[in-house]
Amino acid sequence: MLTTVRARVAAGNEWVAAHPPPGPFPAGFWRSPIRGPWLTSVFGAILLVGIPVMFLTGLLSYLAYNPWLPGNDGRHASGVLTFIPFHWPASPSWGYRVTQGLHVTLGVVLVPVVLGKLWSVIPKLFTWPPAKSPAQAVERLSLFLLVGGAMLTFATGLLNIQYWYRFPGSFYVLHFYAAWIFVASAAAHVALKIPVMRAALRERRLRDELRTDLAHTEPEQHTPDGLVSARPAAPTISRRGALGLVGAGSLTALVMVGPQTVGGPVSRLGLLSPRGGYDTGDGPNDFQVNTTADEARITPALVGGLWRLEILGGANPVALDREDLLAMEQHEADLAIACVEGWSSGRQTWRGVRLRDLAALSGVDGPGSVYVESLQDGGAFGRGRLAGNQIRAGDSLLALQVNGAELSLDHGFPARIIVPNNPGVRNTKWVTRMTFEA
Ligand SMILES: Nc1nc2c(c(=O)[nH]1)N[C@H]1C(S)=C(S)[C@@H](COP(=O)(O)O)O[C@H]1N2
Ligand SMILES: [Mo]
Repeated sequence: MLTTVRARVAAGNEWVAAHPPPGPFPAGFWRSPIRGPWLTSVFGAILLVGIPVMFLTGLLSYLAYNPWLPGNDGRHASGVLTFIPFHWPASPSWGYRVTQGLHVTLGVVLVPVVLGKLWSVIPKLFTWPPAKSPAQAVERLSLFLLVGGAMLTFATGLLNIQYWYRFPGSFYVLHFYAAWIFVASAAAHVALKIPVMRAALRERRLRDELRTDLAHTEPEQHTPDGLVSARPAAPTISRRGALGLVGAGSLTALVMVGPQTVGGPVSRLGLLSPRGGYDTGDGPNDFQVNTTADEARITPALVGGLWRLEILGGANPVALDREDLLAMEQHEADLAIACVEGWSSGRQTWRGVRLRDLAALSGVDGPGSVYVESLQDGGAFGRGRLAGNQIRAGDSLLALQVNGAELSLDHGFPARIIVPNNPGVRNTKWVTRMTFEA
């Protein structure tokens, strides 16, 4: 009885396997003769270096916001990693600019490689039957997580740096969790595939492939369930050509996006980045603006004679006007703003009052944190908490001037935060209240 059921199931499976649906499912549909373990492994090897760098710089970017401080991790409020007792340092001043510039630039540069890799394994998406065993079903499901996680991570990252927020929910949440799914499934994938990759890379030498032209391009050995086509077509591009195409794509991305991390006139070369490719002028305040005063609904009236800076939390709460602030000891610091989107303002000379002097003035000694609020209404921008080490750093300022001139309204007049090695968004503009906590 049981044996007849088994036999019937087996016969059924055989029938299904022999009758693939039309379209890309039948063996032999995918015919590129360069598709095979070698090309896939070359793309894989590049990603094996690139993805960990992206992941680490991404995690650093998360930690740079000091998520352990109350309110700083509000948008996903999950507490993931907030247990790490790590206070983001205030030096070197260029640290975040380098790590985040690398994160964003590499993210764009790797896009052609990811696409190349996906192209090289696309027949796997349409294997028939869908799964020959439960183990294979699990493996295919994990590939779904890998590809889905990768696409979501890259897509949200790219849309974010283009200011195109057409995704459901918060960028932060999507990008953060997609990256964890991507990296976890990539780690499993690597563990499974590393022997295949090493064998494939030993089979053919890169140097030889780069010398092989179209006429000499031959398919690799076909194996059942492998990547090599069962009936390869005549080549229309060599492996060298395919690698060159991907390389040219990556190089173009590097040249078009990389310059925005440098800031200043160099940014103008970055024609494909929204914060590059154009001239911001050459006055003392003419460097990249994120949110303009107009966009933040900051009117001249709000920042006029009635403006006060409230300093709370100490024994001696005060409300200072701009004259009061200018009468305090002024300090100068050369610092660049580095935005999470990968662009930088380049170094500017800021002048204003040290944050630690403001804490002392209001009667706080050894502040553990300060909550900074701006005149801007609502939203996540314009408020945030800085940690004690950031307050103590000698170059951490409430800036009143830049490059020898008054701050412009767009750069945060009457007063803005500027802290070395701080993600751009925490350098709050149009500051109106600072609440120190022990
Ligand atoms: N109040 C307020 N402060 C703000 C912002 C904002 O939108 N509102 N943008 C932040 C972001 S994301 C960056 S990168 C920097 C940019 O400063 P800049 O416009 O002077 O270049 O300001 C930060 N300070
Ligand atoms: Mo930013």
